[in-house]
Amino acid sequence: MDAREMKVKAAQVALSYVEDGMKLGIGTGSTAEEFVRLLAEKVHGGLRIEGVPTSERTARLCLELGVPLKSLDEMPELDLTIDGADEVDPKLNLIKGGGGALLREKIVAAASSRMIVIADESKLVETLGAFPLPIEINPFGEAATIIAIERAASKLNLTGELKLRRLGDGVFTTDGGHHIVDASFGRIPDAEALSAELFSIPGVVEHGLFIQMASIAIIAGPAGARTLE
Ligand code: ABF
Repeated sequence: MDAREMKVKAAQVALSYVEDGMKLGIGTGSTAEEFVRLLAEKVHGGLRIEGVPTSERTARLCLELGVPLKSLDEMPELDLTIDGADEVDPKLNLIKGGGGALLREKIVAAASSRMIVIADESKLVETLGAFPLPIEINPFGEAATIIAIERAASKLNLTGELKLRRLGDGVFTTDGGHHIVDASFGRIPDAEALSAELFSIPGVVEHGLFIQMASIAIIAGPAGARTLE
């Protein structure tokens, strides 16, 4: 199985959790997009679901493929969110935000009774942090916010490069109009403590640590998919 086939496999298993009439949160990224493609086939076969997309990119794909969408304001309570991740640890804590959609992803997941994360096995880690942690910040005063993030992290003995994410010649801007700092702290032994430190900084809008939000992870490898709960 190549990388794409593993993503499709994880998405197929996730689809078996989707029931007729469900209100779904629909994730972002290449793995979530495989899920959207499979979901669209089921919808054309008669499955009735309504989805809330976690990004403009996902919304465009759903519209293109005929997956019915509503806004989170129209449908504020969801049954299930299915989304990808950049890292998954054995307790199902996640790093997300490599795709830049972490704020909407977290709002949608928090509005859902359950979250299932789908990933290939390269995303499974013992301890979060090899993947740089995306931190979404307000563009106002971002230099001050970056200094505050450095100071907050150093209280937990976390140091490393903080890079403002760029896109082409400009700064990457999220669907919410914010910027992202990618923080290469390395191993994050206490994700809860880092989360609390980051939220104490006014310019921090959200961060990519998803702590105890996923209830199931479907991890696909060359031999097939396994489910972690
Ligand atoms: C979203 O897409 C993210 O939160 C994560 O950053 C990324 C994973 O993308 P992929 O499935 O393409 O690896 O789920």
